[in-house]
Amino acid sequence: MPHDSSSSSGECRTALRVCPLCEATCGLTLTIEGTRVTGARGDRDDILSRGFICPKGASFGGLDADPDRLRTPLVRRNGVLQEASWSEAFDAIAAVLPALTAQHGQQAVGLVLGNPNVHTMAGALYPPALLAALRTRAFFTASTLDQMPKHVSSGLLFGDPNAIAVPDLDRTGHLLLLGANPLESNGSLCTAPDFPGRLKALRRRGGTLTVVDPRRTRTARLADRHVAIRPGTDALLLAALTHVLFEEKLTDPGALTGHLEGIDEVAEAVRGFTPEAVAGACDVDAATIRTIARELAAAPAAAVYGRIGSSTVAHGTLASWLVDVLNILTGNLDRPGGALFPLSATSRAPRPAAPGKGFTLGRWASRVSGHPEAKGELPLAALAEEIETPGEGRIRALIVLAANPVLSAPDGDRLDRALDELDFMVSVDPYLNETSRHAHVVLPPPPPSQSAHFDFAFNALAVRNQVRYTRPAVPLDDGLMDESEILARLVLAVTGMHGTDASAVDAMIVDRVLSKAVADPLSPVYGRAPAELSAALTGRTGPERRLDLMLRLGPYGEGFGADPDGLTLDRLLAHPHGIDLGPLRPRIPQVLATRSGRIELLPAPIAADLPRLRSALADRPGPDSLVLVGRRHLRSNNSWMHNVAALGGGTNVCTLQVHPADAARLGLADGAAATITAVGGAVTAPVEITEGVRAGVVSLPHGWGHDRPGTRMSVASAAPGVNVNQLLDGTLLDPLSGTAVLNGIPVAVAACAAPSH
Ligand SMILES: Nc1nc2c(c(=O)[nH]1)N[C@H]1C(S)=C(S)[C@@H](COP(=O)(O)OP(=O)(O)OC[C@H]3O[C@@H](n4cnc5c(=O)[nH]c(N)nc54)[C@H](O)[C@@H]3O)O[C@H]1N2
Ligand SMILES: Nc1nc2c(c(=O)[nH]1)N[C@H]1C(S)=C(S)[C@@H](COP(=O)(O)OP(=O)(O)OC[C@H]3O[C@@H](n4cnc5c(=O)[nH]c(N)nc54)[C@H](O)[C@@H]3O)O[C@H]1N2
Ligand code: SF4
Ligand SMILES: [Mo]
Repeated sequence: MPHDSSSSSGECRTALRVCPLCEATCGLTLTIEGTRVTGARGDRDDILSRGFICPKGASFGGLDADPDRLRTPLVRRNGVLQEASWSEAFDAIAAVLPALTAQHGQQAVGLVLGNPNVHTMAGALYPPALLAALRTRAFFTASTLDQMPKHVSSGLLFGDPNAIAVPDLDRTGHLLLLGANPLESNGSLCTAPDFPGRLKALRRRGGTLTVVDPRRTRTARLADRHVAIRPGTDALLLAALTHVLFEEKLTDPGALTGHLEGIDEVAEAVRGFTPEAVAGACDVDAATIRTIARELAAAPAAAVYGRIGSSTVAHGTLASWLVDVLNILTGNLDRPGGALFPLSATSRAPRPAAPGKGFTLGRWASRVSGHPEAKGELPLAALAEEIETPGEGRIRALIVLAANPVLSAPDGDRLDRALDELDFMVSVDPYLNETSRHAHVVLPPPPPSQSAHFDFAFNALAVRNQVRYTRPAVPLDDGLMDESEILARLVLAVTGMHGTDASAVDAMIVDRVLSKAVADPLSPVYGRAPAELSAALTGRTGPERRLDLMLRLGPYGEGFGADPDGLTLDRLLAHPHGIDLGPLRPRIPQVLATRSGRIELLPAPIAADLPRLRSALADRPGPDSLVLVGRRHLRSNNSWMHNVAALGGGTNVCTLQVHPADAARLGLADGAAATITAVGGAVTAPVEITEGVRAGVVSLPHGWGHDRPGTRMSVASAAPGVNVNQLLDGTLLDPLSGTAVLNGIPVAVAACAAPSH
């Protein structure tokens, strides 16, 4: 088999491709006839996924060849989006954006990044340069609909918002999982192909799994214990678990002891959160809470892991913080079998432990509502008001990369109207959808088979250190442009360098990185000449040369000769199924970047937010009240995969799940329509009566509502569903992280006479 990851035999051949459709990053073997992907199966030799595949990966060909995908740029002429050439599209951008900034200032141009940026090479390599070029603080990403609470808690605890510990799934003996459903999502902030198989293996080796979720999910059904918590109360439960550890003298930070500060202060801070005090609010009995705490402390190695259901809630940052506090107090953080910090091949090479700059929140605030920034971002939920509200610094133009906030963020109708008010909008998106239909210029990336793939983000969140790279499986079609080139040309267009060759951006970045490295006494290339080093880089494209540079200077790199056995792009290309870099290993204190050089267990912003949690102790919903939570379906992904016919139907439908007791009380019939009303509005959806949700809780999936005019998603718009985020008005946020509260929303539900979608 040739070493370039594909083999030819006549017209039909196979090629390897890492799947970009979720965080599991499975290796796929694509079957290709001519230039068309006709099949996809799991690559049994993939060093991480070992042949695992899910229905989405298996539908790679259908998604890749979707006839609704845009194949040329679109430019708005006389109000109408029309097909255009690439040069017309970039000319239009260069003619408007620099002038707009010159006239109205840098804040007038906003940048929005959506989820697929973490699944593409371009999305990792160019947005930092674009943001630097725009010099705007009007910066929003899907993180404030997702994991920003984790960044904030990690930033405060460890000094680095990207220091995220992942559960050591394959070696742990006990997993306490809150608000995650990896049997449908395939895992998040924990890259682990075949998450279901890994959970089953945990059970087989005698380990235990506790799942905390208001729904009886497929993951909960696999567990030893399912705790059907009342939505939005995980932080209370976690505080009570912490309290029990102190009260019953079960804390044992082990090897971390010398690296901690604030342990007594945490004990004091959680004193009021006894199991008895939280039981009413959480609707979990005190004895169960004590048992969970004792089991956690007794397990030889255990991990606490929280995701969406504990993150996109009113106390998301506190819950994320407490997850790590529990891992620390039980000595499980940074210990094999506990929760460890991965070390990816393109991260910065480890350096001797030393105090860092720490992490600061709220260095600036949003213009209209004064929301503090977190990690340089403002809440996506506040985008509409930043466009609508007159005054200096109003957003007048927007660049939207791989995002569909009209469906994914609160109050899509309002954002829909706001986007219409923009002077100018650019979308980089393969679809003309609910958001991109507002753009003045749409720049479509090629289908995934025609793109190279490297997981810059997920390798740093994987349960095993490993590295894989796949080149495009199919050559770029005539008329299409690689997404890296699209984004590089965007950078040039907004900086007044329009017309310069796109490779100039990569060359500039390589130059900057090398200049820094040669001046750094801790770098293996200290004192060498940048030109000599850049001449040594291999790779067919700018992104490949940048990857080569990162690999060489990274933790496993050959360091431009310093370690001849180390990683380079060429070496990686010689291993088409990837290179295993071993199990996760302890990294404290080297990973710490706090000012104290220690883990700061009770950071001031957290302490200041605890009174809000204390007041939630008294919360008791009325006997007939209902709260709404979300859910994900295996054969779907956020808002953009409803256009693949092969994945539709079955359980992948937009229904309102209601417990039988609530359905009886409200007079709701299975399959009949119900109207759901909340602060932001009302939507109507068919009822699905199921014991899969607890009483008092209803569930609608997100990413639906494909019934707006002016889109080009023929399959999705034929079964549009409703937009759950229309129930929100965008005011409810986790205050520390600016993350929208998407779960635990008070709603009213009533039977509806009108037919549903
Ligand atoms: N109620 C509720 N709302 C939620 C959530 C929830 O659980 N409940 N989840 C939230 C979460 S976790 C997230 S991450 C957000 C996601 O929010 P978004 O990122 O806004 O949504 P996506 O549906 O992932 O859409 C991304 C866009 O990227 C485009 N796209 C797909 N592939 C590519 C590509 O290769 N290149 C480019 N340039 N574009 C591409 C798609 O066509 C789509 O327009 O939604 C959030 N919204
Ligand atoms: N098939 C599929 N896979 C996906 C995606 C997708 O849309 N579809 N999206 C991808 C993205 S962007 C992300 S971020 C990940 C997310 O991955 P996960 O975090 O695993 O997301 P969900 O499957 O939404 O699981 C969240 C669970 O939290 C529960 N929940 C709701 N409220 C609460 C609460 O207050 N407390 C507790 N304890 N639980 C609660 C819900 O019932 C749900 O079962 O999935 C990724 N993978
Ligand atoms: S689990 Fe995720 S990465 Fe693996 S095949 Fe399915 S969508 Fe792709
Ligand atoms: Mo997400």
